[in-house]
Order: sequence, then structure tokens, then C-alpha cells
Amino acid sequence: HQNETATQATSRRPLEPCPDIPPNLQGVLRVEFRTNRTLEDVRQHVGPLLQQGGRYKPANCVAKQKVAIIIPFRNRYEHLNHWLHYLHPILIRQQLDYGVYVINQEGDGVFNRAKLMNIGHNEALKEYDYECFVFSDIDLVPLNDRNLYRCSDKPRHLSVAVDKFNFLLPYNTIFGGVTALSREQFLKVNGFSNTFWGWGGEDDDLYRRIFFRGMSISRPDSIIGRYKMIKHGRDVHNDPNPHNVQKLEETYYNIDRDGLSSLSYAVMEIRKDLCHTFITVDVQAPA
Ligand code: UD2
Ligand code: MN
Repeated sequence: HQNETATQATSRRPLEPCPDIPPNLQGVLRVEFRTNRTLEDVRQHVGPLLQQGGRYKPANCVAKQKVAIIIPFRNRYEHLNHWLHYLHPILIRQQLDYGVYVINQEGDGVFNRAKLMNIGHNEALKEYDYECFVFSDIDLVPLNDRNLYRCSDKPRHLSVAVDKFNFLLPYNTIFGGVTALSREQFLKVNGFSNTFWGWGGEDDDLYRRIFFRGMSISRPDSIIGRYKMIKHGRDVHNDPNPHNVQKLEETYYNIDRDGLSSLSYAVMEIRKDLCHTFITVDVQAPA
């Protein structure tokens, strides 16, 4: 009985906030994509720590931020398994209160990465009062767990040094890959544009929105911001769209009328796996 009383006393004490710097980070990580990983492997490997839908929060302290990870997706299941395999343990060590949302574009219309991000933002907020949104490609795995998947006082570009780009920024204003925006920052720019169909430009458009709304971006240094991209070719129905280049001239005029304020889509299915929430959507791709 003494033990029981002791346990009750501990559980009644309010939890302390988690420390600023998570104590169990490892720094540089080993990452390889040669191993074949099934979703079942991932469930067994990280599942026991998670709640249905790919949710987690630290048991012994109150997380600094509630973070929704939003992943645009279509037919990259092998990449998804690698991503889940590597990211869950990292996010857990980072002591985040987080959920993983895979936003799956239905059908074989032209892909729209940016619109999927907007949809993820809205759908995640229907579930929990997330304060921070990390938008991540499915094929990017950090090589250093000190790269925190959190938001800061500025919109943040996390994938600074990607192996595919020889660990260098291809250009200074690049804002593709993995980014983190607080709910406030994302609202201030009216989210992503919904009108970038096909490959390219949507990330530069977001950068311009941020700039035009008077903000600037932050980045970790190139040691901490290292990433490995899973090797891949160009997907079908996601060809580079030459119109997208022209559209970058129009960002300023489109911010308020094209984005979260004009978002229209249909949710076809929401599937809760142990390791992620998989939301299939009709993005109303042009015929
Ligand atoms: C670059 C950017 C990316 C985005 C893209 C242009 C970096 C590191 N990455 O990536 O953020 O701006 O250019 O649109 O700067 N996807 C699917 N299925 C598809 C097509 C795309 O799941 O059929 C998703 C998936 O999450 C993928 C992402 O969209 O990682 C971006 O597509 P990509 O990987 O083909 O583009 P990439 O590597 O050129
Ligand atoms: Mn890629």
C-alpha cells in the first residue's frame, strides 16, 4: 500500500515543462536506405511508444510545442516507411507533443504539393490545437537530431544541407524540403498558394509570401541542418510546370486571395495507423 500511495503522490504533482534542450539527443545519426522496411517493421520498431495516428507526447514533462508534421504524398510507400522508421525516434528524443499527417493525393491528376500542405494544416487543426507546423517532403531524413522540429520566432528552413545538393544551399532563398512555421506565421502568409500544379515554384512562392509579409527566415547551421534525400526519379504527373516560373511574378497580388482563404478540397478517407494519420484527399486537379 505504501507503494501505491507513493505513485499517486507523484502522478498528482503537475508536470514540469520539458527542458529547452532535450537531454537525450545523439547528434550525428547513421542513416541508410538500402534496408527494405515494411510498415509492419516500423510498427514493431516504434509503435509501442506511439498512440494511434502517429501521435506522441512526453510522459514526464510538458512539451515545449504541439507540432503537426505534414507530409505531401502520392505513391511513395517505400519512402514513407524509411521516413517513419527514422523520424519517430528522433521526434520522441526531441520531446515534442506531435502528430504525423500524411496527405495523400487521390487519383492521377497533376500533383499539387503546396495544396496538400494547406489541407494538412486544416485537417490537423480539426484534431488538436497544434501551434507549429512542420512541412516535410517524404524523402528527407535529418542526419543530426539536434535539428529540432519546432517553430521559432521566424519561419524556419530546416533542410539546409542536403546530400543531393552536395550539402550546400543551391541558392540563398531556397525554402523547399523541410520547413517549420508557427500557426501565426502560416496564417499571416495565408498558407501556401493552391495554384502551383506540377513540380516547382511553390516553395519559392512561400518564401516570397514570407518576405512580402515583412518576415525573414531562420536556419540551423550547415552541420546541424544536414539531410539525406532518398534517391528517386521524377514521379509521373508531377512534371516541371513552366507556368509556375511566371506565377512567381504574381505572388504579391495573390497572397490574400490564393491560399488558406480559398482552399477547397474533399476528404475521401482518414485512416489511423499506429505510425501515422493517412488522409486521402481529392485536390480537384485540373482535367
Ligand atoms: C524539391 C524540393 C521540394 C519541392 C520540389 C518542387 C528540396 C530539398 N526539395 O524536391 O520541397 O519544392 O522540389 O515541387 O528543396 N510527392 C509524392 N508523390 C509524387 C510527387 C511528389 O509523394 O508523385 C511528394 C513527396 O513528399 C516528395 C515531394 O512531394 O518528396 C516533392 O517532390 P520531389 O521529391 O519529386 O521533388 P524534389 O526532390 O525535386
Ligand atoms: Mn525529393
